[in-house]
Amino acid sequence: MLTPPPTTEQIYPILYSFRRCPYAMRARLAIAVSGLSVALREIELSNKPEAMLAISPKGTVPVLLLPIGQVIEQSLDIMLWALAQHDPQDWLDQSPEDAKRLIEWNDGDFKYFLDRYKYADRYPEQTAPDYRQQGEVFLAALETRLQRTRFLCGANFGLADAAIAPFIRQFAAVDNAWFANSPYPALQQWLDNFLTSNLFAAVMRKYLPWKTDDPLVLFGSEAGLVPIK
Ligand SMILES: N[C@@H](CCC(=O)N[C@@H](CS)C(=O)NCC(=O)O)C(=O)O
Repeated sequence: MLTPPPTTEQIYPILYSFRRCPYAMRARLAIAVSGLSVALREIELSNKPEAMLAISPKGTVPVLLLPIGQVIEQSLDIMLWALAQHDPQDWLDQSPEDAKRLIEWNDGDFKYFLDRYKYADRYPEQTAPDYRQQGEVFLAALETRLQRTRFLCGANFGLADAAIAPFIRQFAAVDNAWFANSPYPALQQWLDNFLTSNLFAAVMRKYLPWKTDDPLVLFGSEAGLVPIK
């Protein structure tokens, strides 16, 4: 008897992703740099696929389904999963405690004020400049670091840079003119280097939302994403 050919799920990890989500961006950055390949399923937040909710009812992206059936539902865990297998640019070569603390600050307090700054009309208790000022506490801390070292946790771009840059991008984009004139020159340069990198361009390619039975869309080395510093 002939064995049926393996399905996508049996060959490739499946990444549910949303292009503009900063958490999904950090996951895609780590996968792209690691040289792995995954099956990409672009989603719409307003119309999440049943297949994604079935494996991860919390309904946030990114979500990674491994061929062995394990589900990784947190962006940082997806980064660490990819880099643990292959870390050609030594992204993990920085103090794990230092990187973890900074990422926690980003995902906690900073994200809180970023959301309020970005959608100030939905949070009328304070004004956009008030929220921005509270978010700036984090920007100032990053600026101090970047005045000392080229990247957030040392001389090389690493886990913390990739995990945090997509969020600073959002903060800057709320009012680009303000950011360009803000007292954070090292941070501006760091963000500009990131936004103009080949790696960022590679993870920001556009895909149509995935539908059941769509052909496989590969993301990563087998899709021709060659990580370049
Ligand atoms: N802690 C999660 C957060 C992920 C998250 O909040 N993603 C947003 C998109 S940026 C989301 O999927 N939100 C669900 C929704 O808006 O329905 C992680 O690190 O992966």
